[in-house]
Amino acid sequence: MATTIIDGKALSKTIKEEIREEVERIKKNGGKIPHLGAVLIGDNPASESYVRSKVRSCEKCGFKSTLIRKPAQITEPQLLKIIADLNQDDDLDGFIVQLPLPEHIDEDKITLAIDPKKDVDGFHPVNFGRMALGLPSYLPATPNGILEMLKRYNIETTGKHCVVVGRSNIVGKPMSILLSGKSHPGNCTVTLTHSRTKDLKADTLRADIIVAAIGIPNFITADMVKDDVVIIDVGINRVEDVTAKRGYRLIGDVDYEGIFAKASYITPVPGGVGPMTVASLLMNTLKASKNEVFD
Ligand code: BQF
Repeated sequence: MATTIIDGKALSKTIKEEIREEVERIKKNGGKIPHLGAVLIGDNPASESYVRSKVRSCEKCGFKSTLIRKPAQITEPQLLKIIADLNQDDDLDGFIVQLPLPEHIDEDKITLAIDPKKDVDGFHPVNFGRMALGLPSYLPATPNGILEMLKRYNIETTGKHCVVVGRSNIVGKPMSILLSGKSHPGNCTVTLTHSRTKDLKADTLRADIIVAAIGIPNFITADMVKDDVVIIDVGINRVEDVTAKRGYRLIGDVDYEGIFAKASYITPVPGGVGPMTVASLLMNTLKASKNEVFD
């Protein structure tokens, strides 16, 4: 069977248009305009580009956005004070603190300081716990974006064996919980694999669906997958490329060219999971403005 490329860029555009239409209806009815805050610390070029694309997406959807930029030398107490202020800001529906943070700042401490009601990244333990229990919550953006892709491409997940590669708190761990949940998409049998997995290939060869979130370029190769596998590539690795405008290009955790013909569905990098992560953040912000998750 021919391979279907899952076009995350086009899908995220569709979702953003749907959000924009809803925001226009809300505005006409005198409702609350969604407002996202973003805190950007330091000058990591990747973080800058992620935050820029989030702010631009807010504009496309008719959201308000507020960007707070601080130098890398900011102290942890100073950042905690900014978060305390954002927690208290009644116009702000939700906010994110762009990761990674500088070495001297404890990311867990920062995440814990965010009011769960405003935690549109879904990283606070309250949201993670609610997600794990199947209660209403802000779902972490990347796993939620992947679920949205599976749903909108009508990819069957019930009863399928899904192998998640990578156990991070923001992708692999929540993805394994969501895909194994009693939900649609969901109802998968999930194997969560990681760097200490003994025989990864034995696991991936049994997978109907592979979610690759390892952070190593071209890690999943054709010899590791069976025919008609569904490939979801979360990797965003910058590799040097002198012919590229910026001197680098993005490649995934999957050997795309090598696996393509074997896959039934595959996400490209760029233009696959990445844009869906941003769309997902906007969906959470809209939910926050409607108080859909809490109270
Ligand atoms: C694309 C992220 C690692 C660490 C922190 C579109 C994004 C990326 C790629 C994007 C990511 C990755 C984000 C593409 C947000 C996804 O066209 O392929 C959009 O903006 N992302 C982030 O905020 O923090 C990260 C990855």
